[in-house]
Amino acid sequence: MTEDSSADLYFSGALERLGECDANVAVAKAKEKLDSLDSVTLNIAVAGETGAGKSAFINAFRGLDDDDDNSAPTGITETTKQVTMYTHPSKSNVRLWDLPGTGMPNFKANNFLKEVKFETYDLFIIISSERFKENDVFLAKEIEKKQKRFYFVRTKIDNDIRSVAKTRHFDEQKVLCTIREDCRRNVKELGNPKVFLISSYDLGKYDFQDLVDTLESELSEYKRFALVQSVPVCSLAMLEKKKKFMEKFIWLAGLASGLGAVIPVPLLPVVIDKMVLTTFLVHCHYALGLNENSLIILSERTNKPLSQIKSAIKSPLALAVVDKLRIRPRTSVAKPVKSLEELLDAKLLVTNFVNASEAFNATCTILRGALNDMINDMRQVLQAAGLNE
Ligand SMILES: Nc1nc2c(ncn2[C@@H]2O[C@H](COP(=O)(O)OP(=O)(O)OP(=O)(O)O)[C@@H](O)[C@H]2O)c(=O)[nH]1
Ligand SMILES: [Mg+2]
Repeated sequence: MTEDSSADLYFSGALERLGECDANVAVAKAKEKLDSLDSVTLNIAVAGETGAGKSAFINAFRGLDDDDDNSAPTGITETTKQVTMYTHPSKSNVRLWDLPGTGMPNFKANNFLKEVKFETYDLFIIISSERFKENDVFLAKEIEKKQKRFYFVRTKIDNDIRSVAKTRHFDEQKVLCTIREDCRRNVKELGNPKVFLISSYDLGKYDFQDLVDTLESELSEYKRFALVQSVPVCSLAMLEKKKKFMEKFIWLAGLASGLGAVIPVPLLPVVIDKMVLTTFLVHCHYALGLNENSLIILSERTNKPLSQIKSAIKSPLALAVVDKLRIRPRTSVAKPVKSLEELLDAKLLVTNFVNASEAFNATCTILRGALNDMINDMRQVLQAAGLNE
């Protein structure tokens, strides 16, 4: 098969995915779909007894430390008495809802759910730092009756591990297994649901990745996009997950950027809408955690100097995105030689697009390469932060 015909096949495959044979309509549809993916809301409710670790979990999920500005207040005396919504710092359409504690003796799950307006949420996370109690089970049953999903999270696992780590014959896997079995016994009347073991202070360990995989598999396509974009990159495994996920949307951005395809003038070169490409790359930048705020938090959490972490970002493209967002680094970081637009121009100019198919394949190649560069940079960042296991 010649190069040209495989390019055409790739292009027609993209049109097919959108159920369109007209390139002009497909471009408009691709833009619409990208917009919808960006604006879909995901509402996650976090419930559990007072002190279980709801607010700390919400902070961790938002990639924040407990003492950051805008983080949910945590601590022994910082009880959440009313429903509070926290938006994700870089994806404001992802919202985490901190629900009041459920530990009181006469707890009525049905009333509770009405009071917190259960219909608002896409799913519930029920957190406990010990065994799950009667109230947790009551709540899960009511959530199920209301045809919503719930997930059990057993948090503060780092404490459990620390408390037995110095004992003789310590075996972390055995300890985790015992806790998991113990928790599952308490909730087995609900049909043996999974229980995810988590430390909100170290999401890269234990079952956080499994929780994200499970949520992802049970959400609709659009909500799944919001979820995977927003979860913090806390490990190499999470980075790989994001890579695979974002690669799946390259064709859509490639198609949406085919501005020329909607102007039906034969023999005129196809014009590429660079805004679509830069927007896609800026999204990748945030989703991968290459943005200033995420790097600062990473540096604080891992006790590694920010300058060391930032110096791991080397690709001209990633540096150009940083510059485009006008994030002035606290410490010196290499200045990009070329702006993001110049870099894209340089890549696009060398190719003479005579038709939409050619333009589509070229933009997809550029986006794929750009994403790869950013992923490689983030790998180096994780390594610099000591999170490369
Ligand atoms: N070691 C450790 N401590 C945690 C973890 N999650 C929460 N904590 C601590 O547990 C205490 C209570 O956590 P919060 O997040 O405030 O609990 P909450 O469920 O929001 O409590 P209320 O708002 O009172 O209902 C705080 O001191 C947290 O620092 C965790 O995963 N590991
Ligand atoms: Mg709280």
